[in-house]
Amino acid sequence: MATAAAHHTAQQTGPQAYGAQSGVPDTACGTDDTAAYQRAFDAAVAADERVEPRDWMPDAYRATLVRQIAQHAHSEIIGMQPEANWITRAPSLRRKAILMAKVQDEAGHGLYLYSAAETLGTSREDLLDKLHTGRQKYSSIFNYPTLTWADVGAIGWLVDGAAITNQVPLCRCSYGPYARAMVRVCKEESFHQRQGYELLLALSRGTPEQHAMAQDAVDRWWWPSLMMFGPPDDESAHSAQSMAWKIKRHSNDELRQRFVDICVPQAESLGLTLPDPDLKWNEERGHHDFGAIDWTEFWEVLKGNGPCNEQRMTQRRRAHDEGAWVRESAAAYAAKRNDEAGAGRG
Ligand code: BYC
Repeated sequence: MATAAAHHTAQQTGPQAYGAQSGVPDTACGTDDTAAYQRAFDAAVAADERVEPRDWMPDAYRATLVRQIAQHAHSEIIGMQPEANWITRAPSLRRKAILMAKVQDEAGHGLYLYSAAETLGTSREDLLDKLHTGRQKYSSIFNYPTLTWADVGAIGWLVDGAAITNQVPLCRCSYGPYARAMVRVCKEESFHQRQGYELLLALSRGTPEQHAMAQDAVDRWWWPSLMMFGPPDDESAHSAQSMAWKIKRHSNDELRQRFVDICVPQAESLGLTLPDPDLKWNEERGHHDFGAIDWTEFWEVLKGNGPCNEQRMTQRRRAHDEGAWVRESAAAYAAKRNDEAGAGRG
């Protein structure tokens, strides 16, 4: 694994991958002319070229990417907890196998994303330390409990559905490693979304008790899923700059609206009701109107006061501590392999 220092050196001295196409001034290639680098970077972003790890980039662009990608990675691994809660109680072998595969996929997504963040000169150890000490966030959605089996379906349909709506545009993010990680993540999330939908459909068409359980899960997960897209545009601190940098391609409210419009007909097909009396088609806007989101609840969850914040963090720190021997063994094995390779060369 490369160190932060190595990345930093590579960033300063490496080739300008986007410069060749976007006319980076020759003088900028051999000098410390920040203004020229900045112009080349702006031109590359304007031309929809990808920024790669060794390219020059503004410090604030790098910091924003680390913040967002780290938060995204942390969400994937914390997101394993609410669903893993049901692995031992899945109602059939088939459901258990599907759920185990899904939870493992989330771990894989975390790995792609930590790797993408590392290309920006940070390390996985540092990012995990920031998560464990509360200096970096994870998605608000994972601070809600999974009370019944139907919650596994609601997470797949709504939470993974919201994640896909948010992440498909991230496949066109200006930062190459993040955009490429998103392509595979989105493919897997689509499968997750379908399994959630299919699970809810089975419950909805089952006994009256099963139908009621599916409805109750949708009632509890609907509003927190809408909050996943982040605060309203006029309260979104980072959106304007992230959109200018083409990290984000759409605003929080645009994606939230898209998600609502997708879910309404799907809920009808499921035979379930979305818990919002104000939800109705607006012919003029060509979109569904929907009720007010409780943003006080959202900010409280972000401050650590959601129903499961403490439980999630305690479990995460415990899993990290209990996994110390795996990290130590892997490092010892890598060192041994290195020594053997060195001896072979000598
Ligand atoms: N939760 O200026 P804004 C999954 C924070 S995992 C917590 O709009 P931005 C899955 C935001 O960080 C999917 N915090 O921010 C896994 C900022 O605070 P800081 C996770 C939130 O970055 C397992 C402040 O509020 N997806 O699908 O422009 C099983 C102001 O916000 C949230 C991603 O991470 C939130 N919901 O936009 C199943 C997608 N929203 O950092 C499923 C990648 C906002 O200044 N991330 N905040 O302290 C993004 O697309 C963007 O970061 C966001 C927020 C749209 C989330």
